[in-house]
Amino acid sequence: MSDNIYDDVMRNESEGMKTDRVEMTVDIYESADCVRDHDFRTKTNTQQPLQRTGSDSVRNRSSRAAAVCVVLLCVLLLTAVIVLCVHIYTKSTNYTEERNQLLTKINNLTEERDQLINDIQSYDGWTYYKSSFYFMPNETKNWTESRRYCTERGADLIIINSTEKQDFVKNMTGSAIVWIGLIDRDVDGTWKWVDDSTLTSGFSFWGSKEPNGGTRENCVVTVAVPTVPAWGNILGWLDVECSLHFQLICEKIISQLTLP
Ligand SMILES: [Ca+2]
Ligand SMILES: [Ca+2]
Repeated sequence: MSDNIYDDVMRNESEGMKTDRVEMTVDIYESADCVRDHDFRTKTNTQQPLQRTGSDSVRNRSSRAAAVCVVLLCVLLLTAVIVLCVHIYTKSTNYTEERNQLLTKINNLTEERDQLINDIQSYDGWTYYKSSFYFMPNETKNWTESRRYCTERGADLIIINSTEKQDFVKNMTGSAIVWIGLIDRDVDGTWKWVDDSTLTSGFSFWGSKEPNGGTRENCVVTVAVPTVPAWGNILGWLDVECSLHFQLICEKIISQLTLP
């Protein structure tokens, strides 16, 4: 009997201890769940952000895709710039080489031309100046004969169409009075050069009070030095009678040259 009582007591105590252990175990798991929930909430704040994690992930992927696209575009752009630079550099180099070759050809042609001009000058006695040859024979003729003298030599009476050329003529003629290729025989007062071009009013070197000869004076001479007191020592161009005799200047434009 006593043994049974003892056994009962021990059984009851054991069951009580088991119950206590079960309760303690439940408490521990609950505490652990609380702690886990607390930690989880601490990291994710609430469960609601958990629901937003999906959209954030999509947004992040979109951002990364956009960044990749930007990088790719930058790479493409950089590649295009590099290709363009190489292309420009290559073209530039080619143009530079072509330009240098052309300059060399021009220099060679210029040397050949100068040599040719020297040969002609030394042979013929003509003076070269700015794409034309000039010749002033040491004899006098009327205007018509003077022009014929020039045309028979593949030239014509000089045309003066610039200040530089007028200065050149002054140096060439010295104190001589010379015919130039300007007349108004067809229409009095309408001055034309021998190439049929009309004298422009804004470009001429008429002497003082010239032209003044009307229909009587239709041909033109140029005077560089005041050596004609009878004409009032007028300098520049004067219209005079075409039948008078003066020296002349022939002009042979380089494009008119006919080489043997
Ligand atoms: Ca006249
Ligand atoms: Ca006159």
